Amino acid sequence: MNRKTNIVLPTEFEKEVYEGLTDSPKHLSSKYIYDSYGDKLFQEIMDMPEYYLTNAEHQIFNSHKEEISNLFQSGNDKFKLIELGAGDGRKTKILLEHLTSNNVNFKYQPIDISHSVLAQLEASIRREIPEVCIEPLQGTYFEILNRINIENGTKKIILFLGSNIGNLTHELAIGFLNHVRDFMHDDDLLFVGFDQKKNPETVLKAYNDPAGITSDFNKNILARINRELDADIDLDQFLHWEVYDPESGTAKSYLVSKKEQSVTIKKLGLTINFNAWETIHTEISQKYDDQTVQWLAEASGFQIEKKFVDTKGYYKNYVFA
Ligand code: AVJ
Repeated sequence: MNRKTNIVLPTEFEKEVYEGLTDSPKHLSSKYIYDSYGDKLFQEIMDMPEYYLTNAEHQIFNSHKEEISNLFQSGNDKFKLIELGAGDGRKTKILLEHLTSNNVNFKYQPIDISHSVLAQLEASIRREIPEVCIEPLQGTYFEILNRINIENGTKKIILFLGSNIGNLTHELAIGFLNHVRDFMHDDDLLFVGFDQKKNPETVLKAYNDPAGITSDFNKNILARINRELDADIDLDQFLHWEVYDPESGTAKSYLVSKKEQSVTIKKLGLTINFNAWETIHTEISQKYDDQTVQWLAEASGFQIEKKFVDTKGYYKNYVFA
């Protein structure tokens, strides 16, 4: 008998959870931390004193808004400001305010995968800076870049802030940058935030706060498996563990099983066994130096036009052309 009913294709999330937890060593992708609860926890992380990245980039925008705005405008009477993974836009708003108060002709196009993040961002900009012409675009970066590239001609400034690039290995970062460059024309610019190598103690603290917000954030990937895939993972039986290698500049996040245990993920029909102290690798947050950024730029066909740094030298924004 030909039974065609009830064939449901697995989602990306389901596939990656299956593959990651049956692999050895185990791993899960940090992109799945960000559901609405994960988004909220990341906002809390940005407010923590230990998470220096947000303040540093904020400071760069504040002290260089004039120069950055001029760079964005140079030679053109209008441009599109496209932000990849806009989040709450708290740093971009500094620029938006500066540009509008100088009557610059531009359109702000924040791209995010999350509907709710975009809706909140749009509402807050309409409230705080109503003069801004904003067009939120929901989807993955390259889907949207593909779509908006059709309406051509206007100069594009692409923002990729917050050292979001640090979630990618160098190999993936080069692939990503190359792909972005495919969408760019001669005058277009890419403005990217790269968190810098610094005292390893400072880095570790940023990813291992005493209040445990980062731990909750990391564990949200397990909480999400519980919620969405009907699993029975006891979050208390996992430990958030951060390591930082000052040579490579790679901070790595793990969830470590505190005991021998098994968990059942009903929706995948899967039982996973953990040895005591077995790890799940969840995230990398890469730290950079100028040589490494120079190499990444060259390897993806870009030139570095300019860089901006905060007073502590913790963080840099680079202009790629
Ligand atoms: C949003 C990817 C830039 O890696 O610093 C914060 C995410 N992880 N604390 C980072 C994060 C743990 C963050 N990025």
